[in-house]
Amino acid sequence: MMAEQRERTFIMVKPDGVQRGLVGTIIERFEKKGFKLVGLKFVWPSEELLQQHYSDLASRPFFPGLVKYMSSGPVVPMVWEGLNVVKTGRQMLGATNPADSQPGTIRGDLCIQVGRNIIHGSDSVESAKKEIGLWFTDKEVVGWTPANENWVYE
Ligand code: IDP
Ligand code: MG
Repeated sequence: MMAEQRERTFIMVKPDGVQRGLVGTIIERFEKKGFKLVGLKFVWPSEELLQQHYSDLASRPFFPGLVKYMSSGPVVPMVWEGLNVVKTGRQMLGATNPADSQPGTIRGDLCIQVGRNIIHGSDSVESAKKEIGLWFTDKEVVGWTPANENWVYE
């Protein structure tokens, strides 16, 4: 398999996505696209972990509210693998503010406000590496070969 097909991104169903019963719907979007699930867990994250996860946004006025929202219940952190999965994953999520997210995207179809936008996705290969390292140990990310691999990639 090409190295490019092993790119990884960090995707997380946020507490509102879990509470609203959208975990299966979100996983289905990535599965149906053809991306490979290589890590998944169900955790109630600490404020400390979220402060690290969103450290780039620490100076923003909405940061305290963001950390409170994100630590208000369980989340589903995942690692997905595939060709251009970081960029394509962001396109599948849609714009940060659901008011601007196109119909057909996850946020465009399933949520309304930026402070309840149901899903996180890494914005670059570099931040994906940081985020995967924050939420998963090496052993928790599992390499495997799906039976349909040669029908997803030529
Ligand atoms: P992203 O999730 O699309 O990468 P970021 O700018 O990295 O967007 O912001 C991280 C998260 O912070 C957003 O998904 C959203 O939950 C929250 N957020 C961003 N901007 C605002 C805002 O203006 N008000 C409230 N929450 C915000
Ligand atoms: Mg971001």
